[in-house]
Amino acid sequence: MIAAIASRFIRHGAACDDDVLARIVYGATSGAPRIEDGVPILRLAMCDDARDAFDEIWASAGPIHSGSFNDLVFAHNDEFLFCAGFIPSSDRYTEATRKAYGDAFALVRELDFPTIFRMWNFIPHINGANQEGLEVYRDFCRGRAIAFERDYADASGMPAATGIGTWGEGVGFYFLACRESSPRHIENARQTPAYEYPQRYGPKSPSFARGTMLRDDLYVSGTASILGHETVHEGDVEKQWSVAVGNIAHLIGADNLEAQGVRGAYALSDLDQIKVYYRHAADLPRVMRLAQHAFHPDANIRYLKVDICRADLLVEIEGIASLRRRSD
Ligand code: 3EB
Repeated sequence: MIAAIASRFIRHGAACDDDVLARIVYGATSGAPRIEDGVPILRLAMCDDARDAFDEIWASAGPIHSGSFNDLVFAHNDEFLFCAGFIPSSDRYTEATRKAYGDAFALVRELDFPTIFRMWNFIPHINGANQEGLEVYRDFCRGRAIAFERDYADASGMPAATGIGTWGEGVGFYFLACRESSPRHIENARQTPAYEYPQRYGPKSPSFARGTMLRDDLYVSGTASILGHETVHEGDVEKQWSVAVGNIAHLIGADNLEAQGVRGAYALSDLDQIKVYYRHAADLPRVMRLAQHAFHPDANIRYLKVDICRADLLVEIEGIASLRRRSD
């Protein structure tokens, strides 16, 4: 039997049926992940008003086993693994990040889910400075990159990811992995691969692909107004929106996929489970209008007011492109 994996957004705390691999609470508080009633739960402070909270549910059919490993919690069925972790706030993240990611890579090997296909990282004070004056995001990237080099070098390559701000204290992160080796990591001709960004953006480049294809789903990384490796349209949220959406349209389109030997072609109307991260509260009405125009009218979209990994970025967008809506 081949199980599918899918996410959905539900009202915070709403009950959900069987087959739940994990629940991520996008709410008002952050903390270390826990297993509650057999289900991993990670709470992330992403809304300043608890009334805006929602839960992201990951589900996949089949008997599910959950457990913990060092500071990580996980759940898996025969095909997919969910894992979450937490790094307490600190004035230096390199070592703790390397350790947490090293544990994660050891776990996927141990449980035999060697292919990671999507990761999310929520980083407090992301544009602040650490003890040595290095931006917190860059400090995090250094630890993550060392872990990838040391402990994931033989594996399938860096997956799609999001690295974004949070209001909480401590880095919360979660990821998905599978047993099959078929997921394909995708780059975007409009953007320098993040793992090849030049040194001016930090001592170690960010470790992620622009997207990862798993079966018929294309997981789209957090995508911003970056062309080549440079931020464009500093200070103009509307123009930044257009570049970010244009980057996604190109990433998921036929030309980009075909050039990388991947069959498939998606349009923005195929994107779902969309998160729009925006820096300034005042931009929300405009960003909502732009999103409602850009995506399918039935697409699930959530808006999160947080800082973004470069101080000059005003908006970042992620989602999952799939064929789901086409068969309706
Ligand atoms: C960028 O393109 C914008 O560090 O995991 C997007 C997606 C970004 C993931 C990460 C960072 C990350 O560089 C920032």
